[in-house]
Amino acid sequence: MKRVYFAGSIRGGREDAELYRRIIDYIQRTDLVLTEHVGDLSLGQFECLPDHDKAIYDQDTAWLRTADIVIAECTTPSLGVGYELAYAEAHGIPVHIFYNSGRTKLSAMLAGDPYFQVHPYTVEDEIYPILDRLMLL
Ligand code: 6IA
Repeated sequence: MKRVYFAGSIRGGREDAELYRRIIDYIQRTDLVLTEHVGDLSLGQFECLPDHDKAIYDQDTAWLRTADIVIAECTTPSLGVGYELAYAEAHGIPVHIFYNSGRTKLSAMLAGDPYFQVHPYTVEDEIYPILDRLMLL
């Protein structure tokens, strides 16, 4: 069973939160998702608790360091996700980036980094067979 760090936008915007939820549910059928909250539909873009950001940073970077793989959905751009992907690269953790190529053009800082394995898709159904393959690696 892999320890999966799923990354998706929170303060960058929650328009894809339901997609994140479906991807997380799919991975959880076979593997452990450390960041289930990214797909929490009640988590709003501007939600924050006083003094909570340091705790979030500490927890998320600790989880990243123990992850076997990072799966990111990058259609909605997010500074936090970009940071997490660079952090994962610095720690040698494999990173797979999914994005809907009909809705966005991926940042050159991700598309141009050969470390990242990028999976553009046009319909959501294309994501799941790729996930099946990744979870077996
Ligand atoms: O810049 P963004 O907020 O869009 O960054 C999103 C990424 O940062 C996600 O992949 C998460 O792993 C991480 N992240 C950002 N905010 C949180 C968070 N907020 N909790 C956990 N991880 C986060 C909780 C807000 C809470 C006070 C209700």
